[in-house]
Amino acid sequence: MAYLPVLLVLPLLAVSDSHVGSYPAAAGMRSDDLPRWGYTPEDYVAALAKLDFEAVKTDLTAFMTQSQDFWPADYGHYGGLLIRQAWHCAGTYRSSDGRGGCDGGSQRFGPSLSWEDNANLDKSKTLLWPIKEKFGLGLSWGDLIILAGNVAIESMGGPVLGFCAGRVDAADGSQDELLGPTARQESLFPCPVNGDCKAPLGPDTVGLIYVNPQGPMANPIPRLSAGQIRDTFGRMGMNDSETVALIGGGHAFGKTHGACPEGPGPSPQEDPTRPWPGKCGSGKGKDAYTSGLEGPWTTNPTQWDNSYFKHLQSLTWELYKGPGNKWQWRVQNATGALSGIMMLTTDIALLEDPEGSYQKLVREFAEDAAKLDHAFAHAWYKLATRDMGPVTRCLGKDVPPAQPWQYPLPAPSQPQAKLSKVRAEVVKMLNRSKTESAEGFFSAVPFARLAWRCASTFRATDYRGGCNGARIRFSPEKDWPVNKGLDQVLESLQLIQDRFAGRGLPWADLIVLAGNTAVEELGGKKMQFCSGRSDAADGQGSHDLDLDLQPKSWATVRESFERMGLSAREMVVLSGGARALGFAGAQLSNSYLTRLLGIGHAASETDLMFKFDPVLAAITQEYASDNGLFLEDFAQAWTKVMDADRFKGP
Ligand code: HEB
Repeated sequence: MAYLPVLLVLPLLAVSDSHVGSYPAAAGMRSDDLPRWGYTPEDYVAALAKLDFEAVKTDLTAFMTQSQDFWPADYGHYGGLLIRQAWHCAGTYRSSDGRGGCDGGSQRFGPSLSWEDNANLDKSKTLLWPIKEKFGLGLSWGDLIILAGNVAIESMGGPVLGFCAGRVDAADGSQDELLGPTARQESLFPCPVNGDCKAPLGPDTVGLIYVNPQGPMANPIPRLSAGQIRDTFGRMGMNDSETVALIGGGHAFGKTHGACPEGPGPSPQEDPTRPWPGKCGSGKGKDAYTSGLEGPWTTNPTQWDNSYFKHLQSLTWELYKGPGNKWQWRVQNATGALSGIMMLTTDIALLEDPEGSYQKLVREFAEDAAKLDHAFAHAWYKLATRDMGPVTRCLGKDVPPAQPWQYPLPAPSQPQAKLSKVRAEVVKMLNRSKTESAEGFFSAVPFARLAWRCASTFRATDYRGGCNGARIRFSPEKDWPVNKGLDQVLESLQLIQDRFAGRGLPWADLIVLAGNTAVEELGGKKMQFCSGRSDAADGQGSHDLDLDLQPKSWATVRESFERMGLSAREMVVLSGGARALGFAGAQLSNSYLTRLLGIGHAASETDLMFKFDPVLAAITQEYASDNGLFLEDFAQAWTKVMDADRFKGP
């Protein structure tokens, strides 16, 4: 399949600096220890604009069949290895909190480089370095890893939908800290039974990408494995058809590696100087050990076709222990070429789905190659691109049209309404609500709350959520318990919306503008406002954004701010402000933080961390002693949240 016609794409500023540096540095590292090359988005985007993608693809195509003694290519083609690398890089994505995915290129670092499932993916990076070196800054590792997967598929005759460039490399692997296995993942997202992990974790086994290839806890029971596949692929937002197309399409290529039972040797974390040497013979080529399973799925593993599905469905498969002493499946009474192929328990699982749906798809893909082409190309693009967020973040010349899972918004209309007029209306309304409220309180607070709730769904992890689209007007968002009562606030705004809607004022802009105005009226500084949002037609784009809406401990509070891309300072100033507004009198100031530091003041469990966590306490003390600084920083942090989802671009 050819690349689809290329729309869009100005190579400009899709990435704003609010989205980098949002993860803490790796434990024990100071930020000036980290590499600096290529990690500012501005430099990268400028270099990307000059990148010659055709030249990269030409070099990658040639690369595929130039086998190196250092790590020889199976069947003379690196395609299988590079597709597996891309899939493992992208496949860490989980829709629960948007973490994972290849943006950041963090597969180069710990912890994920040392995952059992990523064995020998250090070799593929060594092999690719000359290409990375040649094209430099404009070709991020994240983009290179995905593009190499695409070119591998195409060079073996497979279908590709397009390529979304724009992955900005991280300087270390800390963004994977919560994917595990790490102490922080253990404390925040524990997996009591490894092999049966639940969401928000992505895989069923920490350290694997999805499921154990031998079956649940290495028990070769295809029926049970099918359930695990549906569960884990579901956690990355894949439906049955996407799941089956990906597994069988991916396994059209390459082979598994497990020449003997001795294992791959130490991981990069255990021995950085000689990672995964392999303990069978020479440790490479026919002696390679990666997963401990051994053999190809098809008789032509460097050629795209649907024979995986044909074989799977028409042959009789029997369980045996391969040369790596692990459970795998072979063709019963096979002769000739068929005696060389194998299946994993997770492949046989597609024949034994208790729901019957995988079998049906296997049959369809076996009978209709074009159907597989279509399903695989779309599912692969989704897999590779899901963590990039809206299509406006995609750069380069091969970007396909917006896909449904990118939840595209209509183009913003030309604003004709004068913002100062809208603002004046909002002020009038706020004053009305002041006099009308029974207690005589100034109740601008709900308007600030609406804007905060609308914008704070934003996740820096996968650029989803945010107030753009104003999906808070629809289910499921409007029904979330944390949003209780906001329908009344929306109702009050309806009058203003009615007046200005015809003049290009979308709900999304109005909600933020009203929130800004409310904060100003409550004693905040003058807020920056950036217009140009647009309204979604439904609430689709926020159906799975509601993880941890009511954080239970300070660790989860911290995690939720981190997910939004906010620093510790921003967390303190915003929380302090929100609590101050909750007081009677409702003036924005550092008053809550000041009180919190006092001896004997009763605070909630989560607020106590501002007092007792050493770093947060230092920040709290700083704000408590300088209200001017507090108000200044509050305005900045507030604006950052309101504009977090404003991706510049077409
Ligand atoms: Fe795969 C390979 C498992 C899915 C693509 N895998 C493989 C192996 C294993 C697996 C075990 C071997 C490794 C070595 O080397 O040893 N998978 C698996 C599982 C799953 C999967 C369990 C889920 C169910 N794949 C998948 C997907 C894809 C893939 C989705 C894409 C799309 N793989 C792949 C490839 C390969 C593999 C391409 C080959 C590699 C080479 O050749 O090197």
